[in-house]
Amino acid sequence: STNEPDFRRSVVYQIYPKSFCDSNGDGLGDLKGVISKLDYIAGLGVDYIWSTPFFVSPQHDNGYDVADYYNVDPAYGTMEDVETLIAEADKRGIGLMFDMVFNHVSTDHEWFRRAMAGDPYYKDFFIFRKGKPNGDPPTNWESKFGGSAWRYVPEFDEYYLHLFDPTQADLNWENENVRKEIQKILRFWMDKGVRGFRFDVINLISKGAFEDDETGDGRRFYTDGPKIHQYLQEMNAATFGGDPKFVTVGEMSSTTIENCYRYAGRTTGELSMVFSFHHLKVDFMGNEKWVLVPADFGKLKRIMFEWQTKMAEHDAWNAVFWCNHDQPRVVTRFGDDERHWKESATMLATVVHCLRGTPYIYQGEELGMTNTDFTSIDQFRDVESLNYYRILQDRGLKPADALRIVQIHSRDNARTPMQWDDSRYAGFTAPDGPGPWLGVNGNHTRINAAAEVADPDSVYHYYRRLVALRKELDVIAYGDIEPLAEHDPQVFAYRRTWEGHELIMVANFYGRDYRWRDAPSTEGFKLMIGNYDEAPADARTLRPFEAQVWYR
Ligand code: TEU
Repeated sequence: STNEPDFRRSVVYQIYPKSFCDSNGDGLGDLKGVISKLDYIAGLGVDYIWSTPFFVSPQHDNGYDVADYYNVDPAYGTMEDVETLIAEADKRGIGLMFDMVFNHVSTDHEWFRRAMAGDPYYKDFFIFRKGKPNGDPPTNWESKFGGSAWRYVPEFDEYYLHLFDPTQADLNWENENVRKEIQKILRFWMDKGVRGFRFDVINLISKGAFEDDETGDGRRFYTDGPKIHQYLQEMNAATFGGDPKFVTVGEMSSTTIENCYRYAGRTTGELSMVFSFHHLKVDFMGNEKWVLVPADFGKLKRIMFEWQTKMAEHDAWNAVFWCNHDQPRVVTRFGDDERHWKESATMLATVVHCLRGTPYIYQGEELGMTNTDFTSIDQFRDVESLNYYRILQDRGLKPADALRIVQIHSRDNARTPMQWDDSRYAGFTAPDGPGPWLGVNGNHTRINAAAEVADPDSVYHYYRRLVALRKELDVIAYGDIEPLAEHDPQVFAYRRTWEGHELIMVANFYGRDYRWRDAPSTEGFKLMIGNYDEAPADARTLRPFEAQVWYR
């Protein structure tokens, strides 16, 4: 082991600043709020903080619609706050990773405004196309947030492409001037001292043919597109590639593993690692998220093991995670947020934190925060949820059934305010102010940071111990991975090996006792961590949601 920053032994903590901590009582989280909680984050032992965007934005998609990449949105603070955040995090041994959204910009961005004013130089920053002779949009592609991906501009009698909201116009990466502007933005933030970037939907930037998709929503034409590797290599070489310690993670929407070997290969000159999402679609119907289907555990294991073993074979690196600001809370999704809340939250944490890859903890996950308790559509704020509530009813669902689906799948499940204590508004914002922008979960009286930091037996302290274990055992950071019990209906288990050492992670994924007949022998092993007070004798008898980590 060395003290050099090495993303293989690092853990990243993700912050969604709007929902993290509000320092001025206006109901919106801000950068000063983040700064005030740095000791709490450092207490977990993490190495990096990834913050989602706080740049100038009209906030139609909570900052993923950037209007100015060089300035901080006043709702979040000032440039001085950013500099303080970087410096104060650095004092605690934590590097900042900023979130770079370059597939699209806000239609409030100066580039788009100039394009709309008819300036040909800036018009070519975007993807404008003529409609079909019959008056239809250029292609039948669908926006990820519902509806057509094209918006008509009468002044030009043309459409522009928006894979997300109509206020998020896709950039034309074919244009070298666009790529140069992006490199400038990256260098600006690197000079401020950030130590990493997360790149939003970066595998969608290279658009292929603009053709109708007879079998799908259009994604096959722009996902992992024709010039994607060329663009990433160029960006890498022109900016962070010169610094071997700089860490980058690409968010890869509907990607293939073959492309990820290159995106995140050790020697391919693109990115450090990738987020892929196939394992988080096991409660979808194919790509359709807005349905209610039970999670398929067999599929979950197959997908996770495939990505674990094949990425290793190709010398490529995964980001490993259950949660982010777009996903429902994992303890509700794959665990049991009532009877076995603590056991299932800690079991799920153990499964991810002993994998080969860099673990990401999303704010509140370390407390076992659950999905929202919203009972009415008026309580939701996310543009995607509100769109689909309407679309589902257009498709014939009753309002109550549409609401049920939104409650289960909404991104707002991840975005309710961080639960700091048991007071009114959970310590997120002033108790006598206007209140938070999104409702606090009523269970903050039970599930909150103050209580869990004080309780050595809490979910929070379990996460802290898992983070420490990755630093203690090289086998976790560097070891090979071998799936165990691949066809077992109830157990998630794997073996890691490294320089004569061996680690076995065993998890009972369900709330029933289990007798695992084919359990590997743990004789001569030491139990490094487990989520039951009474230590297990071996891996054969598993209690509800029990997790065990054995080492020799
Ligand atoms: O998300 C990319 C993305 O495609 C999704 O996770 C999306 O939210 C989901 O598929 C919808 O069902 C990234 C950001 O993480 C997300 O917050 C942004 O809204 C999106 O890009 C657009 O910038």
